[in-house]
Amino acid sequence: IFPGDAKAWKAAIAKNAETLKKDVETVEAQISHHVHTTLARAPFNVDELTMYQAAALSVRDRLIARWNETQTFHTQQRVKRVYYLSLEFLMGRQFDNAMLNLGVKKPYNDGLKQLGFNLEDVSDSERDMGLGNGGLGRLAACYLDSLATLDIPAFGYTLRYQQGIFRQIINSNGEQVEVPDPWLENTNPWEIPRLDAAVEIRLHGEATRGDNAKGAGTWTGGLEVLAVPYDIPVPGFGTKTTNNIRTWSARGKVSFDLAKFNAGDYEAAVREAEEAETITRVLYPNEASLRHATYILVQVELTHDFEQNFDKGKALRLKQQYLWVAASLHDICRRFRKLREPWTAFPDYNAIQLNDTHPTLAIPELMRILVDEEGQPWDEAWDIVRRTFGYTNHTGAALMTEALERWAVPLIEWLLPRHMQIIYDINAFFLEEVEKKFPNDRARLARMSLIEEGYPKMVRMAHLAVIGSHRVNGVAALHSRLVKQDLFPDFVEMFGQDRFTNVTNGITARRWLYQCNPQLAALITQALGTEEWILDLDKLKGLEKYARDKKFQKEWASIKQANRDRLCEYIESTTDVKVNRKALIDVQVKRIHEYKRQSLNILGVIFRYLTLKKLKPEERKRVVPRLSVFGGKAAPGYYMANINAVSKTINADKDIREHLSVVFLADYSVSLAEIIIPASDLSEHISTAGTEASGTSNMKFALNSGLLIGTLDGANIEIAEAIGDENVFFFGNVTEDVPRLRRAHQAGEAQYPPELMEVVDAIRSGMFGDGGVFEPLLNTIFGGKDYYLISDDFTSYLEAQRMVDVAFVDQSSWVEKTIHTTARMGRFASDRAVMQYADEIWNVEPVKIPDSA
Ligand code: F55
Repeated sequence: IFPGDAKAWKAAIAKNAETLKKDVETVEAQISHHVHTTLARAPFNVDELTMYQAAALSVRDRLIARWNETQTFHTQQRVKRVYYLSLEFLMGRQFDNAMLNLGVKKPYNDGLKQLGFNLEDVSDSERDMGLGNGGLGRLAACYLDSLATLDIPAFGYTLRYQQGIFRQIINSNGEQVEVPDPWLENTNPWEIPRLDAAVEIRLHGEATRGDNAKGAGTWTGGLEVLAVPYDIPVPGFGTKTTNNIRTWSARGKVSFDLAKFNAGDYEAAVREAEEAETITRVLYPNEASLRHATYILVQVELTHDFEQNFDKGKALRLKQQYLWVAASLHDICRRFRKLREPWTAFPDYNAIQLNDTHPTLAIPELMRILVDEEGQPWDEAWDIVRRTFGYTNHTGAALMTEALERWAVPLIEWLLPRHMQIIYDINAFFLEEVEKKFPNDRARLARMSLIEEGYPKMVRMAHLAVIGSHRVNGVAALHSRLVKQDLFPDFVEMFGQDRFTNVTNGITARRWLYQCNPQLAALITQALGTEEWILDLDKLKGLEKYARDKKFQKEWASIKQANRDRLCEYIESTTDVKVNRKALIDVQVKRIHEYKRQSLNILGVIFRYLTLKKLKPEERKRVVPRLSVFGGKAAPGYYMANINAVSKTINADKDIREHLSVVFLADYSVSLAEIIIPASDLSEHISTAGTEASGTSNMKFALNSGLLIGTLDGANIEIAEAIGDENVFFFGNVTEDVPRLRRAHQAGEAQYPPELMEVVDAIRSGMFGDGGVFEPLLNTIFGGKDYYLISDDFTSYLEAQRMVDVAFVDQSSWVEKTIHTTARMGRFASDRAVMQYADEIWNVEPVKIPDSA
């Protein structure tokens, strides 16, 4: 098996294994190796960024060694693999996480100190890998951590965007300004380019159908572009398994057209390459920017038959989806062919999970590969497809069907002509089945069709994902019920209940406790006498017996205070707000969205301010002081200046400052979350009932001993079940009430509570500036509809906040609640969620990588 001299190889490998030792000297040697060789620096010329890069590269060496052993073993053992297709992986920083998972943080800390550097400062040079918008992308990152930790063979597949989620700046008017995020600028030490494994991807061209309805078709011509993989190793915690995230980067096939250059047309010589590279230039900042795709700058004219007047921003998104899906399936099929198994065995080796509908083109693409390229009969191909795919829905279901992804038929025909034929054929055969089961029901056929009639016709990607998968799941118990009831009731009747299931989201305790809250983690380990909780989060239950223990409460509370201090320092160093270190820290950090109702929170803050103003100074002292923290990115162009208008007035009020302050922290990100979450006393999860599919930050706050204020929505409900509803501040109307309340607003019969009117009067009086920044908000509430039911939930929200104040005064009982909260969060581990996917959807087993591998 060795080319050349086997003895020489073995000696070289043994010698190299030295580099993997975990002692301080080895770590120092490895770092200095990268400083001197890879980065070509002399010791006197090393700054923190260089040190970070050298240290990161040395950690990467360790990851690659394990990665190689893992991949080789998985291939040799012919294991079944999970492929998690997600257009977003919101990884955050890798350095600290990798050191912890590899168990080398101590020698790195000591080694860096010897070399004259502080580990935390060095770590701060790392840029977040912001390849995602929010919950959906962060969930994918947590699941990859759990898959590796649980020894499940898995790949993540995504795109390598040159620009991740935009950087957010707040201008002097309090408005969001979006700035590009060139995260690859300093090069990315965590990725390994695999130029050898590039894949050719066809776009446009001509398609033919086979000679019978289910026969093989063809697809030729058009434009070919390259998808180049860059691999990011994902280590498990305390295990050898190191999985992979393969990120695809688009390239021109010939980066430079010499003939055109010689003919003097310099621009044409590079145009095609530029056009290809545009495909992976930027992450879409959410679905709103797809509807009015002005944010996405298409620097290059789309040249291929661009007669039809498509929105360029939308066409680019479809290209992203296809390039990603086609490259990934090409990769998966190449790996499968090496096994020399019949195609009918494909689902025995491959489970592909669709993270929302974004990768749904994988379904017609696999049909195309099987039928057109591999000559499989249509019906067998369809059976293979269905047994391979699972689909996870992340859309808040209550009346949000309009949020489901649709693509115009002419756009698909133009970019992917063969796929459009295949989708039509899948639809025809599917509707035949529906007709057989429910004869003479034309309305049902129209509802269930993959094609929505209209001008233009649209492909309903969610319907395609449902019929092309063997399992469809929602992400929290309530949400999964709504997925069946509101989104796909016809499909439940057609396929039965069993195709639809729930897997409640989870989070990784490695990043979201062990890493971001080291002091609390240490106290937990000390109390439990073991670190086992990191791998088995249910073990936190063992903390319950200390919940009333005064000494333990004191230590617990002092860690919260230390985390509060750290956040306050961050606030004071990044804003001009001075904060009261004893204030209750009340946090709402998440994407800014109407349905998440940051507006309810800010209106509540105004009410608190008005109430404080009415009190005498000595009465104010008896009210629990508060620090309200907001953070989150909005869709580009979305108004949100009202939060900053409120904070400006309140923070400038000398009488109130000590009792209430309000900050908006710019540029919320994974690494900022790691500072904010451990410091929170109370966090807000206050979406209109039925709109938040799950929420996952609720889990992170609770795990870090923060209490929740929230609606009966998403995973809030299950969290309360687990930790006891006496430990959650619930308020507001329930999902079942929403349609009736909305109708009342529509009919002009809604009542507006006096507290809300008081707040509105204050705004209109100019207390928070000219009031213009509030107009859009007031308009959504009073302009007729109040679609998100701010007015209906306002009074009970204020009441819940009063209960918070009362509870916080009794510190001992508050701390007891927070200990119970952390202790009972075990079931929200992503390890539990991933095991459930493995057992109920993927049918895969853990594979331990032996030490000898
Ligand atoms: C991103 C791009 C598009 Cl085109 C559409 C949606 C998104 C996105 O980021 N969605 C998202 O984050 N959804 C969230 O998924 C979480 C994980 O399941 C849920 O917890 C959360 O409720 C849901 O909003």
